[in-house]
Amino acid sequence: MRQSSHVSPAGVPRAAQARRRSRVRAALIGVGALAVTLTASGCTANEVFFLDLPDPATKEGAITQNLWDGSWTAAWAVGALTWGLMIWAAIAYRRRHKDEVPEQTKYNIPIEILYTVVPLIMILGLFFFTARDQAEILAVNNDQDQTVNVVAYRWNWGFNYLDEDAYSVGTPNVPAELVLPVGEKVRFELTSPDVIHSFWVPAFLFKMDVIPGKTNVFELTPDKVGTYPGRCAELCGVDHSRMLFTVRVVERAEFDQFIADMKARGQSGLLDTGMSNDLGQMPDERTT
Ligand SMILES: [Cu+2]
Repeated sequence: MRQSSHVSPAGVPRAAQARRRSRVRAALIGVGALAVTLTASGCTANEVFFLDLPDPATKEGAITQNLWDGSWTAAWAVGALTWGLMIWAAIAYRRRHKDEVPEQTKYNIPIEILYTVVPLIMILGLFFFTARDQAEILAVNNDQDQTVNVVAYRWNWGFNYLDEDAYSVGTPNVPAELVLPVGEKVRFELTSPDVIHSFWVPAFLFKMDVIPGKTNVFELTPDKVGTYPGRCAELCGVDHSRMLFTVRVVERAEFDQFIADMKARGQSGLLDTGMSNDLGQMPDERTT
């Protein structure tokens, strides 16, 4: 029997075969493009899927990292489910004939209740974990080993070491250096004599505003020896971008040497900015 020229030996129409082939080709190109984008960008999987926080250099940083990773995991799961359902619906219910109109539905009450309640549960979940972790990170227990009064001013930083009665100070040209002993809990008391700044050490996974007339307090325990960049995270004026500082987390002996060196240079007492008399809580004012 002679076969029609429009039908392949397997009995599948040629046009359908060609359509399937072009769809497979499009899918392969899509997967290839995604693979090239992910690998050629030089990003690690962590950077691509979790926007990669720095490795936390404080004990409390693990809490923030956990919240961040958990939020991204939940977001990706919801995203994958939503995209999957969208793509499935688009393919399964596509129009198959030119004159076909898909079934039209409206006012599906159970579905509407579902897509109101499910996002509400997700937002409440995010809120719960954020509030819980924030309360833990911001808890001030007054059981610190060190107290540092951070003075943010236009345009750099000063650090008053209240327990050692010494200070370091920077300028836009010679940025300040904050030296902390590793493994010791530090209470930071933030003050500003001029405008609002924000004390930010990316490696601490933490930042807090520095507000004139108000002393903002938090406590962290740096637990990794190293040198970390610090910044002002609040657009505070013309030289905001020059409000850089460095944090050096060192062993106790090196910290003692640093303080001795500062005192030898005459940096005893507390930094007098001439603009602020708010030095935060002094060591003898502690409640414990
Ligand atoms: Cu600033």
